Amino acid sequence: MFETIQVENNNGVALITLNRPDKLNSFNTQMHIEMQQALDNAVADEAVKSILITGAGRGFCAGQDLSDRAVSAGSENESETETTAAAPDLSSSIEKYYNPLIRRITNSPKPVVCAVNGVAAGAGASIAIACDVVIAARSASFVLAFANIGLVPDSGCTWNLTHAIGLARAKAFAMLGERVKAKQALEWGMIWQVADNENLMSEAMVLAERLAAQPPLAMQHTKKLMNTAFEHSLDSQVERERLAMQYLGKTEDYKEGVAAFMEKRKPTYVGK
Ligand code: LHQ
Repeated sequence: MFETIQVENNNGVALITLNRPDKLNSFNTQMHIEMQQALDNAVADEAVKSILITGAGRGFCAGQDLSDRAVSAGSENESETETTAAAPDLSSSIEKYYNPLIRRITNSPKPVVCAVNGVAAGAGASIAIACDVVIAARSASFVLAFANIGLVPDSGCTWNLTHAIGLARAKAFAMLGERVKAKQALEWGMIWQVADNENLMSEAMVLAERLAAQPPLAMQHTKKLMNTAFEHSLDSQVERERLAMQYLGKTEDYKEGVAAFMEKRKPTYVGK
């Protein structure tokens, strides 16, 4: 059904693999459209409880496919010469594809894990850090390649990265355009875990399956509260926590969680 990505559903996890390995899984329009569809399917499918995104081949994702005509700094019309070629309007692809992709990941009520199997560059890095739990292979690296081609970090990077690692590191990382290895990203608090290369997918799957077994409404509300925490004062945030607790306390899953704890057994959650 898809050509630029692969999707496999198993044990409550939708595994989405970016699959343009010869282009380091960089995004063209087709891959954007397929990702939108795959994420919408995963959210709509009741059997799916968590989502895991990774890349095929040696890279995770090199961001925008710079050879794609839609964003090419050259001509969109083959008859135009280099000097008459109209400059592309990059905001159009951001509005149509990158921002909706980041919003889909952020607003997905289901937890999203990212397994960074190799280099994550440009929007590829932004997408990885927009996910809820990020695990990277020891040999993986992150590069905010935007600066190297005259652009700014997009796809939520200036927000997610700055909040994750702080302004001093985020600015130097973005402006120098240098590669940061997985171990450094872990030390900075940019990602959750580093795995030996050969164990990346098995460890990522353990994380995704554990999240899939967690109470869905608690996952959804935790994610929402935390993603929006910085927009609120502490005073308003504690009130939002109270309201979420009020709601969750009346759910079947809270009842089940406490019962399972008292009976020393594994809980089974239904998302109600
Ligand atoms: C690529 C790419 C690529 C095409 C490697 N495109 N082919 C939003 C809205 C609108 C417009 C603009 O952008 C955005 C957001 C963005 O994402 S901007 C940032 C775009 N991405 C980049 O600038 C990254 C460019 N790539 C690189 O810097 C390097 O390739 C990295 C650091 C990712 C990997 O370096 P290496 O491991 O040394 O691999 P390589 O450079 O040899 O690349 C391998 C192949 O992949 C190569 O093709 P070839 O035919 O020579 O084997 C590259 O041309 C191709 N490739 N990235 N983004």
